[in-house]
Amino acid sequence: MALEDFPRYPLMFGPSPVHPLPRLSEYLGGAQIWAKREDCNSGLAFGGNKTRKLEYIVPDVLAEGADTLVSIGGVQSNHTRQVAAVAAKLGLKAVLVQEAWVNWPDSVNDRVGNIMLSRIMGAEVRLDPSGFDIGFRDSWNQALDDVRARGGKPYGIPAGASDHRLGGLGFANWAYEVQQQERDLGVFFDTIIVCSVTGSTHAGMIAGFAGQDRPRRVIGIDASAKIEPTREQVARIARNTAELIDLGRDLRDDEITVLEGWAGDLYGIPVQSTLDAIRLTGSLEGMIIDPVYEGKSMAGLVDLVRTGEIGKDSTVLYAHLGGQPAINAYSALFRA
Ligand code: 1AC
Repeated sequence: MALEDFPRYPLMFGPSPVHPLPRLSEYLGGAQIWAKREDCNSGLAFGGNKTRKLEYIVPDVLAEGADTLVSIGGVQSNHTRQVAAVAAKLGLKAVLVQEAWVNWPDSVNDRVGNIMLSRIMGAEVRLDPSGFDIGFRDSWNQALDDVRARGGKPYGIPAGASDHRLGGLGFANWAYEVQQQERDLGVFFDTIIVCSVTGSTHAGMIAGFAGQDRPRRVIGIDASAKIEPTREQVARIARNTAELIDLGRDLRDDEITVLEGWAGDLYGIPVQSTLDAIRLTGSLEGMIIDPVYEGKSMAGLVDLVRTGEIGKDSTVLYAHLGGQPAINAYSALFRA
């Protein structure tokens, strides 16, 4: 089945905005940097990359007649916040397992940002002490069972909407959206930079761009600090998505690049380069990025340009995935 034949439930305003970052480009002294903004792709609870993925999952939810979305993430999960928003929009319930993925000593960590928004939108939020893991969890199965036991009809959405048959489609479509925007703007992005954790954002892009004529680099920057499971998950989802959309060939290993070096030691814990990237992007462009995802992928972009790994003649598209509400749980880092 071709990508355009999959049912899609509109949740976004339309194509997400693409714009240049001229002051950042000038500061880096080479490479023209642009951003594509999933943080303003929708009016649903500040949008984000998962809203795009959910456009392809919602038709399946509706076809199954489910009445409750059940999902999982960290306490400051952007994903679960977007699931809560979509549930509210569709008139469904949401049960969210919020695990202790990040041992972050902010006293309002479990009260502000994403988790606060999910509560406002009426989701049932379950705090769980388990640590970071992108796999399937007993607590998630328990939540599904609990909904059934109450007489409800749950629909399970895994962490990041990633390890789901349809999880890669949203960003495969993003690749075609970029191609159309390039035509409209008269530009070609030879390099894409994207943050990778649960994998389907990056994987979907790989599958989508693989079907286009002009080759380009799609560089994932690991923010999981568990590089091997992340690489394995990106590769698996990219290949499954490529097959699902009838790419007609196998993806080559060299089309799947996840770089390590900017995650620090732990998921969700910023390091100096993360904080520098957040302040740099904020002060030069007024673009807010976060300590968990975009701060790390932007730190990677900055270093790759500085070291010449991304050439001065490159035109780079930075994927802003919409992780910024979590920044409220990191206020102690920005007191001055
Ligand atoms: C890790 C999937 C992820 C989230 O927000 O829960 N980005």
